[in-house]
Amino acid sequence: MTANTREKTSTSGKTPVTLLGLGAMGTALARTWLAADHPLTVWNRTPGRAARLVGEGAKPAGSAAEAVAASTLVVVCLLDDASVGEALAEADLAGKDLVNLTTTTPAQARARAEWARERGARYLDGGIMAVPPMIGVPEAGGYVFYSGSTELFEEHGETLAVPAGTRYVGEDAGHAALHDVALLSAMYGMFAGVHHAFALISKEESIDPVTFAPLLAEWLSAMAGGVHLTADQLRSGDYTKGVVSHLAMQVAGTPTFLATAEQQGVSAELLRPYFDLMARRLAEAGGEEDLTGVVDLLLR
Ligand code: FVH
Repeated sequence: MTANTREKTSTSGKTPVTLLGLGAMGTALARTWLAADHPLTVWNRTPGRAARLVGEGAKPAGSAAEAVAASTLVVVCLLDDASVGEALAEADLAGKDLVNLTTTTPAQARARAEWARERGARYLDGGIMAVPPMIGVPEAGGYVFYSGSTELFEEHGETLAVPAGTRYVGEDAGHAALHDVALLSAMYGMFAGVHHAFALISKEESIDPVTFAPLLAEWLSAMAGGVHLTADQLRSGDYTKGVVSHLAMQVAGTPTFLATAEQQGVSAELLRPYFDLMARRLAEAGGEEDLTGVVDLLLR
């Protein structure tokens, strides 16, 4: 009988979980495991943050090492990779299943996986695609990318699915972080465009941002489908495939965008770097392509 099988015979029949880190995200995660009757041991660097969860049924541990000793499945949700190293420095990880939901770079995730392996633990890295209010609310659509040990993911998949949906993206421990950062980077690009658009209308008394917002949201939703064409072009290597609005036409339009920004008293500092890349690609590859060639310009 393995340690995990033994643990499943706890009174609730649910897998015990140890959770290190009770910040906004850790607390949200903790509540879902408590609500689902998983025995939960918690630890936080600042002990006061555990008090409410203890009132809700969590078991407090006096140290991170003590918390790790309490369960085979150890989930970590701390500020950054350095805090994970600090928190786990004195813990005995032999035989543990370590799931790290801390946001890191792919390289940090791979190094942490190796670090865990050297200490005798199986390792799964996670990238959370949700904010705390979405945790434990399936209809909110939040989920977690996981990568690393397939065995760990398969063994604890049910427990890991309690707070949010799960998407396993492969054995490479860095791939959850890479998916996470790639999606969030696209989000920041979208926010940049949104902020520029609101700046453009902000001085017009007769345009209410609240009335404008649904137009913006609908337009972004309509354009989002374009990622599939981009992916298809990248896979085929043919950036003219299925092109609707070719690069020459789009570059010809950029002075209108810059002039409009100027006329509205808005800095073009968010738009200009992208327009510069479009112009460079036009000069290098001609005008028949889609915007996809910009991807190649970004590769170093
Ligand atoms: N909150 C969010 O919207 C995002 C959603 C996507 C995923 N992120 C990532 O989740 C990690 C934790 O985020 P969080 O929201 O819980 O963050 P905080 O509320 O700031 O809590 C930070 C916890 O980390 C502890 N901590 C910090 N440094 C150390 C250290 N050196 N040793 C041990 N623990 C440390 C901190 O403890 P304390 O300040 O209460 O003592 C909190 O428990 C994060 O990677 C996000 O990027 C959240």
